[in-house]
Amino acid sequence: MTTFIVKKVCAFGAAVAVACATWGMLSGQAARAGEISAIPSPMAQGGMIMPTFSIINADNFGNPTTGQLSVSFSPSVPQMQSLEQWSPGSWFATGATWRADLGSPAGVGGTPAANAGAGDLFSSRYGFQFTADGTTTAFVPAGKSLGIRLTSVSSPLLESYNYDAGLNLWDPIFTATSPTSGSQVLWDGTMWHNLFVLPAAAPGGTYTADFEVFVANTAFTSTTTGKAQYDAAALTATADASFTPASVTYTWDVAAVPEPSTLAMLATVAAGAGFAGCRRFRRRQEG
Ligand SMILES: [Cu+2]
Repeated sequence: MTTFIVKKVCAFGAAVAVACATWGMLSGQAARAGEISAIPSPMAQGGMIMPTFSIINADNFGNPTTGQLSVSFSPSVPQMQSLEQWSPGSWFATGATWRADLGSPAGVGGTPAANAGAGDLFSSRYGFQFTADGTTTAFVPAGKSLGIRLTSVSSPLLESYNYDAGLNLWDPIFTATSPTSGSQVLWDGTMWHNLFVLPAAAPGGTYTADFEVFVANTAFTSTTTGKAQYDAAALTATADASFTPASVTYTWDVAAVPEPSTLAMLATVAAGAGFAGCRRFRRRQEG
């Protein structure tokens, strides 16, 4: 809220916009303003939240033919926020494929309109993780892989992407909840933080997605899409019925947009603080 006000107060020039971003940092914002070429990491968003899956009750821990997926998970509710909220005044580099979805809104102070996008809300704090020790928990059976299936979502607005800054990868995944039409991926079992995204104007409240993790009858073969595979083979992969799947629910919170009257009141309170911050910065620059 304060950040929004500060930008209004300081729309006088680039130097002042930087000053305001600096002021945002000093007041507790995690990231620096400027052009950025990678999405703020889960750590920059408040830390990773990782359900850890394993195969228990297996008949053979080295190469099981039966068993049960189990999940260990300490639920927490991350916020979905826009880049402008994670890193005030920042914008994504023009070449970033995710810019169109996640970039700061055009016209906001310090953000070149040419580099701006729609400013969707996002979180990548959740990460899928698998562990096996070959003694009490089993390895993934030879020739098979792990699958993750989206079984339901609380809102059709919720989207997910497979993201990799190094590969400039931004691919929609879990695009439907019916098997065979985009609802599942094969997963290589290493820690995987996919992005969850909501439109900039998504209503405030709680959003959830339910997933099932299973042993798939097909091997993981992708060499171009990182830790997830979502080609035709992956989308039509079947679950091995000899392994009981595990399920997990992810929950996010979206802050409600304040009523206009509340905004006006907050503006009055916050404008003084924001303006003082700008003046302090200018003095430092000039002195
Ligand atoms: Cu992680």
